[in-house]
Order: sequence, then C-alpha cells, then structure tokens
Amino acid sequence: MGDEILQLLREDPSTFLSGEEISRRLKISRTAVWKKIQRLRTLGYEIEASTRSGYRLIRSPDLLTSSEIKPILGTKWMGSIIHHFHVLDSTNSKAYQLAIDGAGEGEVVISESQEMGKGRLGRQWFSPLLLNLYLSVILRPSISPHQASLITLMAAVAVADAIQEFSGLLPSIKWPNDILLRDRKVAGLLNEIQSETDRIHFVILGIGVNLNIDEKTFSKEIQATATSLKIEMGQTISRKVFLQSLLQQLEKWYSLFLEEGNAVILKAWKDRAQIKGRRVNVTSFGETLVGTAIDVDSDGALILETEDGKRIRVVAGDVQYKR
Ligand code: BT5
Repeated sequence: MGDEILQLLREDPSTFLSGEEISRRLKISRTAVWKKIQRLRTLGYEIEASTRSGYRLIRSPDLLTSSEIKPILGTKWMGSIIHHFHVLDSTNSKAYQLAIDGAGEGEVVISESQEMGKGRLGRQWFSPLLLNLYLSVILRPSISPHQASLITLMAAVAVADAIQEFSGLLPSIKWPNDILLRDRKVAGLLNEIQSETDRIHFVILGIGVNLNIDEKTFSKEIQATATSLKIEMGQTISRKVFLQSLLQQLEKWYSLFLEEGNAVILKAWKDRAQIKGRRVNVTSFGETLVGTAIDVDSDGALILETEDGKRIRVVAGDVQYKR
C-alpha cells in the first residue's frame, strides 16, 4: 500500500526524493513508483511532485495505518503488528480469524469503518467511515475462562484512562462495558474468547470509541444516548494521538492484570464505576430485575440486592440507572 515509499519520504521530509532513487531503493520500476504515489494521494496523502527533483511528503491524513501509528506508538509490544483496513464487517471477526491462524498477543486489527460492527447480544455498533475508532486486540493470557470477564473490566479501565489522559474529562464506567461522558455512551467493549474447559486460547478485545462523529451523524436510535470526544471537547481530535494513548493504557493495565491479578483491576474499575448503592434496573436473559447495586464480585459479576432483600449475582446483562 505504499508504506515503504512513505517510510522513505519521511526519512528527510524537508527534501525531495527523486523517482529514480525511490525506484532503486525499493527495487521497483519508475512507473510502479508513480502508481503508488497516485494511490497514496487518493488516500489523502499530500505529495508534492517536481519533474526535476522528485517527490516530497507535505501532509499525511489522519489514517490509522501501521505506517502512521508505529512511529509514534511508544509501546513495548501492544500494537507490534497493526492490520489496517478501510472496510471490514467487524474488526472482532477479522481478529478472531487471524488468531485462529496463529496471530500473536498484541496484534491489532483496525478498520476505518465496519459494515456489521458487533455489539453484545447480537446488537450492532454504528461504525461510519473515518470518524471514530474501531479496533480489536488479540490477547493470549494464561488464565482460566471464568476470569475472562476481568479482561473486560481491565479494558474498560484502560479506555476510561485513555479518554481522561487525552481530554482531561472524567469518564465513568457503566457495568459491564459502557464508557460514559455526561451519562452518554462514548465507547463500548465487546470481548470474545476461544477456550477449552480450563484454558483460554485467546481473547479478542473489541473496542469502539466515538471520536470525531457529530451529533447529527449518529443514527436516530442513539442520538439521545451517544456522544463523542469531539462533541464533548468542542474540537476535532487527532485519532492517531488518541489511539497511541489507548494502546499505551491497554499495555499498562493488561501487564498489571497479569502481574498483580484481579484485585488491582477491580479496585480501579470500582473507583470509576461508582456503582455501589445505585438503584438500577437490570435486564438479564430476558428478565428485568429491580434493585440496588451492592458491588462487583471478584469475577466481574454484578451483585444486586432486589427489592425483597435477596442478593443475586448477575453475570451478563444491561443496567439502567434509576433516579
Ligand atoms: C457494545 O455493545 O457496547 C460493544 C461495542 C463494541 C464495538 C467494537 S468496534 C470494534 C469491535 N469490532 C466489533 O465488531 N465490535 C467491537 P452493547 O453494550 O450491546 O451496546 C450496543 C448498543 O449501543 C446498540 O444497541 C445501540 O443502542 C448503542 N450503540 C450502537 N452504536 C453506538 C455508537 N457508535 N455509540 C454509542 N452507542 C452506540
């Protein structure tokens, strides 16, 4: 996709690089160089061409390609390989397939849009082109499947921290996987695992964050419940820089989880979620329960005290806050 040309053009952005030099160094014909330059231009790269001097990179678009992200990433292993696409059905589905084919821990799938972005329970994630972030990370933790929901909590903390670091705003977490700003959903998480009885093969950590989408671009159904960093901050934001912050936070929190275990994750999650004592409606497996959220269990289940005083563990479902 012209990544190697970009690398060459970036070596010294102030000077022109001749077509001949590029062709020699990449061992491709001058025509092939020209075609690749044209292709880069259609992707939004502004490249100045001079018949005498060659090519010079003026400006890069805010694309989340490997060549844009890797130079600024600053992680040890998270995002070691970035698989970038313009359109996918779902980054989770693609990452799942790559993991089955042997992709390693920390490999990341990013798409600029999704045609069938997945939410939980067969719901959809609204994923228009180039505005937001849709990514899936492949993890291979040596933990048992019943600990897998801790990975969701870990990721929720990492996303919330990235949002706070980037924007200075204070996001909250809604059980189990929503990240909210001003009580509106700015990000959602969907984890999928492949495992046997006592061992996880891999986890696909799917994360969608609304970054540059405007209110009017949201689909009707979610206009009143969703928000984006642009809406909250009142300015267009650099998706690249946000992604950098997110992958750094994920690396940090995942390493903490592996080194120190559940407790540190649960504490950070609870600090963000402030769920204790909140009156909630919980929909779980078709049933609606009303009660008070007491806590979150060591495996991430919500502990609910129902109106008749019974304590119930809810392992999956949706929460609505009551006033
Ligand atoms: C989620 O599901 O919140 C999980 C979303 C995960 C999306 C990422 S994107 C990258 C990766 N690849 C995928 O295919 N998926 C993951 P859930 O809790 O079920 O919430 C879904 C509900 O949120 C929908 O039914 C809508 O009401 C609402 N919704 C849909 N799109 C939204 C958006 N862009 N922003 C805010 N709310 C949205």
